[in-house]
Amino acid sequence: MSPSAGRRSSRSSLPEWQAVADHARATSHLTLRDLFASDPTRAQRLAFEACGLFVDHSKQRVTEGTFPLLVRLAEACGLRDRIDAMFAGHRINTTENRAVLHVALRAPRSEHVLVDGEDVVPGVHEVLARMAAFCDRVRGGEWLGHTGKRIRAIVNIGIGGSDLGPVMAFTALRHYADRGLTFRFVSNVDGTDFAEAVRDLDPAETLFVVSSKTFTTQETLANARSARAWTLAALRDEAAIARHFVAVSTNAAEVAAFGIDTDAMFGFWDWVGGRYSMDSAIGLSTMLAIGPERFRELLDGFHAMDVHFRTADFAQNLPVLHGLLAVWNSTFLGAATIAVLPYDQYLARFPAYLQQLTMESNGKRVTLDGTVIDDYETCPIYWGEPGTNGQHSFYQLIHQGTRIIPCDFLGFVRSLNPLGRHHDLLMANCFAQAEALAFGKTADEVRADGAAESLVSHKTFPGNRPSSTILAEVLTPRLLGSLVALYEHAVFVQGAIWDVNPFDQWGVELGKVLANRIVPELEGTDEPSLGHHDPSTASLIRRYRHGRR
Ligand code: G6Q
Repeated sequence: MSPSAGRRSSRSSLPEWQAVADHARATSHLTLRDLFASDPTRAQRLAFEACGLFVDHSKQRVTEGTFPLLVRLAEACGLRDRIDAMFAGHRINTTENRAVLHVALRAPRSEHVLVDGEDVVPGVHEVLARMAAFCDRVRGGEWLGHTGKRIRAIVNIGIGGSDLGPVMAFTALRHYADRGLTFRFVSNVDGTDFAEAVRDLDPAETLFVVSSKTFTTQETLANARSARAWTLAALRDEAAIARHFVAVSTNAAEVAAFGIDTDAMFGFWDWVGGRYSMDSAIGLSTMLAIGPERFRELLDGFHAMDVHFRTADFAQNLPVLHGLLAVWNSTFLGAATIAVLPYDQYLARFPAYLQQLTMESNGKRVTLDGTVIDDYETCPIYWGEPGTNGQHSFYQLIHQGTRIIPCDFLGFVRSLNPLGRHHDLLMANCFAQAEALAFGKTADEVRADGAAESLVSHKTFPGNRPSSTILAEVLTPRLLGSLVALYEHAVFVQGAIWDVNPFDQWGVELGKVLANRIVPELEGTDEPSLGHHDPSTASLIRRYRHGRR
C-alpha cells in the first residue's frame, strides 16, 4: 500500500471548493442564450484588458457569481502566497528543490531577484549582452564560417523545452526575422528530422545551436553528433567545429566534453524550467532571427504580464481568471479538453507549445505532499490548430459532438500581411465560430429555414458551448511575450488550485530508462535474453531485430 493511500486531498474539502461545486450544480441548467438575454451588460462585464490583450470571457458558462467564487477558492488555496513565493525566489519546485524564476529572465536591469541571497538579475543581463553581441556578429556577417563564408543557415538542435519555445517563437515572429538567414529546428531522434533539415544546406554556411539544459539528452546529443559528422565530412578540419557550433546549456563540463568551446556557450540556470525557458539563452535562435532589440521587446512583453500578474486584483487579473476558468471548465464542469485556436498563421505552433506548457506542468495525479488525487480531475488535454483550417476538420465535433470542448480563440485586429479581403474573412470566421458555438441554432430556427423534418435534428446546433476570445491589435514581439506569459501564469494558477507541482516532470522518466535498456537489445549481435520484458514488448523487439537483419 502506498504511503499516501487512505489520505484524501484537502482541496475538495475546503468550503470554498464546495461552494464552487454547489454553484456549478445550481447553474448547470442555464444556457448562454439565457445568460446573455438576462444581462445586457454581460459582454462588457466579462471582458478584461491588460498588456495589449483584450480577453472576452462572456461566452464562458459563468454567471455573475462564478468568478467571485473562483477567486475566493484561489485565495483559500493560498494563491497570493504562492505568487509571492515564486517572485521571491523561494524553492517552490519542491520535488526538485529548486527556485522557479523564469520571471527573472525578463526582469529589467534595475530589479533585484534573490536566490539564496544572491541577486540573479545581473547574471541574466550579462548573458543577454553576450547573446546580443554574438547575434550582431552573425547577423552582420562578421562571424564567418570556417572557410570564410558568411553564415546563412541556423539550425537549432534541442527537444522539448529546448525546441518548442524556439520553434514557436521563430514561427510567430517570422515577419520580423532577417530573411537572409534560413532557420531550421531539429528535435526528433528520428534521423529523418536531421536529414531533411540539412538536405539543402551548405555546411560551410551553417551554424548549429545545440540547445540543452542538461546536455545529456539522448535525442539532442544524437542529433548534435550527426551535425558534427555532417560538418566534418564537408569541411574536413576539427577546427571548423568552433566556427559552426555554439551551445546553450547549464552544463559547461558536458559542453566541453562534446567539443564545443565554453567561450561559445551561453548559460542559464537550474531555476529555469525547460518549458519556461524560451526567454533564456534557449531563445538564442529567436534572437538570431529577430535581432537583440526585438528580443528585448519580447522580454518586455513578458515582464509587463509578470507585473500585471503580480499586482492586479485577482478579479481583474488576466492569468488568474484564465487559470480559474480552465479549472472551472475541467474540474467543475467536466470538460476533458481545451482547444486553442489561433486565427493567425504565425501562431501555427502555438498550440504545440501550449501542449507542453500546460500538460507537462499540470498533468499530475499527486498533490505537493504526495497525496494521490482521486476526487477531482486535474489538467485537461490542450490541443489545437490554426483557424480556419480546423473549421474544415474537427470543428464538427466541437459544434455537434457529445463532448463539451471549451475553446480559446486568438486573433488580431490587423494583419502583418494585408492582402485584399483576407484578414476580414479570417476574423469573420473567428467571431462566427465563437458565436455559433455559444448560441447554436434551435430546431425551430432550422425548420424556419425550410429544412426537411428528417433533417431537423441533424441541422440543429445545441449551442451553449463555451469559449473565450483573445483579441489584440497586431502580433509583435512584445505582444507575443505577454501572450505566452499569460498562459505561463494561468498554468501556475491552475497548479495552485489543484495543489500540484507545475515545475517537475517525473512522468517522462520511466520511458527514458526503459528505452536505454532496450537500445542494446536492438543493436547487439548476440540474441538478447528478453525475459525481463513483458511478452508483448519482447515479441516486438524480436520482430524488429529479425526485420533489421
Ligand atoms: C521541460 C522538460 C523537457 C526538457 C527536454 C530537453 O520542461 O524539462 O521538455 O526541456 O527534455 O532537456 P534538455 O534541455 O536538458 O536537453
